[in-house]
Amino acid sequence: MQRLKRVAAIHDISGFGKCSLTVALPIISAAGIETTVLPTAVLSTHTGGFTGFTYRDLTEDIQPISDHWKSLDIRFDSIYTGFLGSFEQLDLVTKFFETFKTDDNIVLVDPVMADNGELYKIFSLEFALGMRKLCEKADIIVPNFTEAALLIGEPYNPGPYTEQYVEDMLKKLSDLGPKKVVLTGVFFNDTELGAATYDAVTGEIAYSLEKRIPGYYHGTGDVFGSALLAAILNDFPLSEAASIAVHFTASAIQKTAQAGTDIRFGVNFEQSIPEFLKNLKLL
Ligand code: PXL
Repeated sequence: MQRLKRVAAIHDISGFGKCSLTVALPIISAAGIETTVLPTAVLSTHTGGFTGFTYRDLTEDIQPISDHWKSLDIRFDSIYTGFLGSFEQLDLVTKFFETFKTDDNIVLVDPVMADNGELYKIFSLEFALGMRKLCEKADIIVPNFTEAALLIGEPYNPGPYTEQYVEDMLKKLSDLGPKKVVLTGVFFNDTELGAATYDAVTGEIAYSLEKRIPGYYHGTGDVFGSALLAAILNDFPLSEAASIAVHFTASAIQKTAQAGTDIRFGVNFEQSIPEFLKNLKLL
């Protein structure tokens, strides 16, 4: 039996409304990867569409947790970051990378800060510049088109897109530093939606598209990012990992839409896990 691979997942934990750690932990663990969590904040719900949520900031705990792990000589096959609440957290996570990055491990940054042409209410344009700096240190980034536009300093394009536009975006994002870029929310018409991948080393560009389900469902970026990383750590090439993650996310959205669940409550990824594991060839 080989040793388990291990991820450090650095996100908030929003108790209700499946996203960030309540998504990353079950999905990555189910895929046979040990998931170490560094919670950056504890919220009662995510911030997308709920009012009156609680927010306990854990910035002060990040460095002591990192120091303790270092003292135990804990190593990670991947560091996965998502929602980060402040400039200070961006700095602390940069330090975490400096401490735990090796030649072989994979730093995946999901620059969670915006969607549908708008920054999330709690973030400023300056924060987007800070997130760009963090992305420069990543091996893989997973922005949507709004985040991508902020990262490369271009106006947001709501789509539909052309291959030329998507490929230009992928290359500009990779020029920031990451050798691999996965752009989410790609669509060329009203019927399909998915992701595009770019590997700057091989030059390969690939698309994974599935039937589009109308509506904006919360937490899907985290479901996608977690499934993508799980597939990469199970040794799938980037383009195949993206196809598996797009399919998993689309099937979770479909179940949620069929049940008529409130779009703020997150998607039913739980019941798509068996099929996900089959696609990962783990079942
Ligand atoms: O899914 C992204 C996310 C994560 N964490 C919190 C959020 C959001 C998106 O709104 O509010 C707290």
